[in-house]
Amino acid sequence: MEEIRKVALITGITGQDGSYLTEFLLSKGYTVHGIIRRSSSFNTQRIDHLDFSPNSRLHLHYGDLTDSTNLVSIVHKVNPTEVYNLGAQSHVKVSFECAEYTSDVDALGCLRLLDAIRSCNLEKQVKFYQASTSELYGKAREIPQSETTPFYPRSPYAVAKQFAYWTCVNYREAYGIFACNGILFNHESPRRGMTFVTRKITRFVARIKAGQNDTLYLGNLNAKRDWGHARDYVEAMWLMLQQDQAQDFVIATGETHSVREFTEKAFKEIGVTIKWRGEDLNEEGVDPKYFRPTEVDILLGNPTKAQQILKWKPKTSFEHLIKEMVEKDFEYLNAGDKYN
Ligand code: NDP
Ligand code: GDR
Repeated sequence: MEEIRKVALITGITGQDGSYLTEFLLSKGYTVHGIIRRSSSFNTQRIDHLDFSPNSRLHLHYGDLTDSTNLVSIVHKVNPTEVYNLGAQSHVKVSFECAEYTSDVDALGCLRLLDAIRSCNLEKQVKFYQASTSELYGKAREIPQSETTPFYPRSPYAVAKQFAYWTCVNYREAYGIFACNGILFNHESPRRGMTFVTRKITRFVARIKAGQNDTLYLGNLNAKRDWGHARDYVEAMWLMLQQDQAQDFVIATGETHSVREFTEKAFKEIGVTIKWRGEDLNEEGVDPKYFRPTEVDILLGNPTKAQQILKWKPKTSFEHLIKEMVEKDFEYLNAGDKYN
């Protein structure tokens, strides 16, 4: 009997989700190809622990979502059965400062990759995952948000991701490509980028536990997010591509918590009751430089469709997520801050 080829191509393999997805797909027997960017310093810390020996099933290629020729050549060479487009300028606040670049990578990058698949005549073979986001809901028109909630993007990042979302839908309808949008709500982990609020907090808490004395400066403490664990969410990405029909899914926990609550719980992990110094501009503890020109106040996902069709459920509670992040950050600190 002919063995089914399982070859995945991942953009954004060096990111938080890329690293967990790679581990997951390797454990499922896939050959995994990842696109990495040339950088003047190492950018593969999250995947360096994986097996890159000559006989391994993991291969890296230099490339960039802004480079169509390169994408066509990688897709042609790899001949993938599944493509996960996770690469992005993924920081919402940064997108206000680098709006054009963010649009190029996050919006046109998706289009370029889909066109690369078509150029290689692989649109009937490849299953395509697009990393869509709860940021599409922005100024939320309803709470909780589901697959039918109208979008209202509130940042250049979200506007770019909306372009990518609709490009996926359009290529599915126009060319029959199996393309899915995973509308993922915030998901975190000890591998989360250090400028996102959860990791910024847990790293700070680890430093306090280690005896350092400092003040944590944050932005909007009242913003509410539906926070899950990245390890659970990458399984949902894969499940979407194992269905008979390409569809879009909300992936969320169905719980929402404020930045303030996250911070208080993280401090509680080390037995410290936090003392807030104030919330007004210029008062210690809140730094207006972290405010966004337009904020997303509340995100809360309704994952019913994913539960029913994908049989997916988050495995990690909010409390456990915080505990794991604080513990790992303390470990990293003691080991010389590996993810620094
Ligand atoms: P990260 O920021 O951790 O990783 C982003 C990845 O994209 C990195 O590997 C980065 O490479 C790569 N990348 C950046 N620019 C380019 C480019 N021009 N060409 C190719 N690759 C590029 O993000 P996450 O892992 O957290 O998120 C993965 C995806 O999911 C992103 O698209 C994000 O927007 C989306 N998303 C994330 C959510 C979350 O809560 N984490 C929720 C919903 C959606 P390098 O390492 O070199 O910087
Ligand atoms: P988000 O994540 O914008 O939701 O995007 P982030 O952790 O950056 O912000 C969450 C909320 O916290 C508030 N906040 C702060 N944010 C940061 N970064 N730093 C601070 O000091 C701070 N203080 C308060 C923010 O204003 C915001 O309301 C993430 C990214 O992973 C996107 O790529 C993804 O699409 C969405 O999640 C879902």
